[in-house]
Amino acid sequence: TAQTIKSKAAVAWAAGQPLSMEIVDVMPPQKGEVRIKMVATGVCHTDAFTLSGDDPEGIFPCILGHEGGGIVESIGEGVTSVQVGDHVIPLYTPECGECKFCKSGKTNLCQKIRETQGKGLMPDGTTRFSIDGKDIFHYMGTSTFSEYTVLPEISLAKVNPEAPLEEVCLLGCGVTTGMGAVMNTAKVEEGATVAIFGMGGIGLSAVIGATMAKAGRIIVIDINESKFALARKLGATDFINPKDYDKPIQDVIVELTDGGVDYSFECIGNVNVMRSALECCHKGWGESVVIGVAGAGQEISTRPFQLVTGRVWKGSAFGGVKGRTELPDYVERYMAGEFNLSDFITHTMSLEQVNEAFELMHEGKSIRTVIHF
Ligand code: NAD
Ligand code: DAO
Ligand code: ZN
Ligand code: ZN
Repeated sequence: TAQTIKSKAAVAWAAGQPLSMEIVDVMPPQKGEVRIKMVATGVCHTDAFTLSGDDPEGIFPCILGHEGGGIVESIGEGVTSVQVGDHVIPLYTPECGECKFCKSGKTNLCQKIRETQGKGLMPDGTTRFSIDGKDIFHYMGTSTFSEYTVLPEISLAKVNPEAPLEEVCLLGCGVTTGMGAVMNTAKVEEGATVAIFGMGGIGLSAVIGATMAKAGRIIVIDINESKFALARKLGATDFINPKDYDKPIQDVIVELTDGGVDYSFECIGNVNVMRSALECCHKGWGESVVIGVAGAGQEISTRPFQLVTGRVWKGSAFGGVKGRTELPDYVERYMAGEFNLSDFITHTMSLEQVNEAFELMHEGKSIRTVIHF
C-alpha cells in the first residue's frame, strides 16, 4: 500500500509573498481519493489573484495551481474510475453525478465537496500536505504546483494517454473556460457578432470558440496591443484599444456594429469593463457573459432599463463544462486538430522558476507559462 512521499512543491506561506520551494510530505490517498504525479501545470491569473490576497476564499499556507495534467500514482480505498498509470486532468469543478446540481442538467457546479474544498481540505475535513507536521492547505481541490498531489476521485477527468499533458493541461482551466463560455454558455451561432474583452488565456480561448462557432465578426478589446497579433491569428476581425478613445468603449462598439453585438464576454475581472460589456450588447437580444473574477466585495452596476430592453447578463464557470463527462471530449477534439494549444504557451519553465511565471503575467508578457516537472 501507498506510503507518505516527499514531494517538491511551491508553497504560498502568506498572501503577497513569493512562493517558496519546499519539500512537502504528501500522505497516501484516503478513501475515494487519488494521488497523482504531476507532469505539467499552467499558471492562471486566478492563482495570482489568490496569492495577492484579493480572493476571499484564499487560505494560507497552501499549494496553489489548478491547471494541471498528471499520471495516477496510487489510488485509495473504493476508487474504481481510474487506475494507476491513467492520465488525468484535475478538476476544480468536480462532477459527482449524484448531487442536486449534477442531476439538474442545468449547471456544471457540482456541490458535493464544495464546503471542504473552499476550506482547503479534502472531503473528510483534513489535508494531505504537511511540512514537519505542520498542515499545508489544498487550493481549489487541485494544488498542482506540487510534484505529487491528492485529489478526490470525482475531481479527475481521465483523458487519452496519447495527448501531451504539457499542452492539454491548459484544458484544466483557461482554454476550456473561454471556449466553453462561447459554445456552451452563450451558444454563439454562425454569423453572430461577438465582443471579447481581455486577451489573456481566457479571452484568446473565447476567440477560438467564436471562430469554431463561425461567428461573423469577432471584436477584441485590450489595453495591451501586443496581444492583438495572436488574437488575429486565432480569428479575431476587429481590434480596439480603449485608450485610443475618449468616450465610453461601449459607445464605440455600438456605433461600429449598427446597434451593438449579439454576444459579449468579459475576460478580465474588472467591474467597470463588465458594465461596458453589457452595454455594448444589442438592444432586444444581446447577451453578455461574465467570466472574469472580480476582487472581494466589488459590485457591478448598470441601469436596469438595459435589461428591461432585452439585454441579458449571465456568468460562466469553467465554461459550463462538466469535467468528467465532457472534458475528455475536448482533449479528443484537440487531438483531432480542431484547435491549437501551443499558440498559448509563451513560456515553459521548471517549478523552481514559478515566481518568474507570475512576474511575466503581471508584466503582460505571457499568455500561459507551463511548468514542466
Ligand atoms: P490575464 O491577466 O492573462 O488576461 C487579462 C487581459 O485583460 C490582459 O491581456 C490585460 O491586458 C487585459 N486588460 C486588463 N485590464 C483591461 C481593461 N481595462 N480593458 C481591456 N483589457 C484589459 O488573465 P486570464 O488568465 O486570461 O484570466 C482572465 C480572468 O478570468 C481573470 O479574472 C481570471 O481570474 C478569470 N477566470 C475565470 C474563470 C471562470 O471559470 N469563470 C476561469 C479562469 C479564469
Ligand atoms: O460551486 O460555488 C461553487 C464554486 C465554483 C467555483 C467556480 C470557479 C470559477 C471561477 C474561478 C476561476 C477559475 C480558476
Ligand atoms: Zn484558472
Ligand atoms: Zn455533484
